[in-house]
Amino acid sequence: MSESLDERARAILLGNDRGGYTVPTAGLYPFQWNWDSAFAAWGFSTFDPDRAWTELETLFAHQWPDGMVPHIVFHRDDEGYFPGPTVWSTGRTPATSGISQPPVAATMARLVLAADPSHRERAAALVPKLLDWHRWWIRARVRDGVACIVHPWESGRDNAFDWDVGMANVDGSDVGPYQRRDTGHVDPSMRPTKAEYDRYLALVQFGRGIGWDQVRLADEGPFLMADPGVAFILIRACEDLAVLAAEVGADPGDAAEMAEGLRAGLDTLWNDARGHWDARDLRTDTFANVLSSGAWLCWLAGAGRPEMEAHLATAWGAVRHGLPTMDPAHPGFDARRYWRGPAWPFYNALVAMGLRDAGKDAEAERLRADTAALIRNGGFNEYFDPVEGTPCGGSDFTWTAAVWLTWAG
Ligand code: 9WN
Repeated sequence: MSESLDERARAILLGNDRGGYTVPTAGLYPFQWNWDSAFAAWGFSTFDPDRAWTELETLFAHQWPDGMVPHIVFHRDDEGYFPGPTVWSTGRTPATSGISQPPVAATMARLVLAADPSHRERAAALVPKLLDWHRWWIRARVRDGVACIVHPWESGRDNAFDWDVGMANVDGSDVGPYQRRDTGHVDPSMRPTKAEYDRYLALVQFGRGIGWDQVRLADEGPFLMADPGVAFILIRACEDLAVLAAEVGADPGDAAEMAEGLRAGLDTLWNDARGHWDARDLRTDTFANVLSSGAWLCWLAGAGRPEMEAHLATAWGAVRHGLPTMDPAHPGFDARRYWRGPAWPFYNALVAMGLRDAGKDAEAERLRADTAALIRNGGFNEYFDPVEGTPCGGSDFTWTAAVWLTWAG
């Protein structure tokens, strides 16, 4: 059984390969996405390390001159996704979006190298690009000492409750008519709402209006929220980059110092009244006041606290299948609506990586076993209903296949 699932997972990666890059899934997501690609590389490293490096190299070939690595690279036209390149209108060739995504690439590059240490030179060539990207985060997104996002899509956790407080101040009433494509591929009740999409678009229109000046986006845009998920990922990525550089004899630059500086700023994300890590709206200086998926990544950055262990146990006790991306006790918890409740295999892999490094082997193993069972019973879907275990969203998903091969299977 397990063997045929391995074969199926490899077939999904190969089937989603468009020549040097993979799409997250055919149809719903027909371009190259930033953090999906990093996970794809990890998956490829289990059977084709050469192809794994190519995936990362293709992504970084589209890095902007200011260091940003965009969240989507539109290698070829495809009408199946909205908003496409003409809406973003960033002026890049090939076209890209104008925001970034969680910087997991350094962490994945380190794992890819570990799978086959003979590719030292390719890893070494990537180090300065990773450094540039991390410095871009510090310059263009770290505000008040902590990593922020200027668009919910930049968090990779689109419609998480975290963003509701900041999105309330974004005016989506004047974006004009548009045609969504996502709701033609998957059940609309599992997707973000129209009110959210109106605001997503308003934020894209703002970026376009200022010529995608990344510093102005953060300093003047209608939405700026400190994101625990990106904050933890970036700290971990800087640490992994310092180690990767040392392993391949490349200049680590200020990678370790960046990690240290970011760690010092983390305290502003601790919601003392509620006892958990929390997103914070920098425009109004208000916490989101929700225990959400970003907090589960604290262990990845060595920022676990006893309160978080207690929350983990409670959330786990409330659902049957893996880790929910939203506190199941919250009145808005929605087991099937994207980032407002469901369990995501790739995300579980990241959380488990942190738990394992924090010495929480039993919790990491439980998360692995839960994730494996979901995939075995339901397939390689994008995400799952954590209450019933039902597969949801897109099928034959690249990063689900990747984490099966590297971790869950
Ligand atoms: C917007 C591709 C991406 C993931 C994100 C996920 C979803 C896009 C969308 O799909 O976001 O970037 O259109 O919903 O939230 O994490 O990278 O799989």
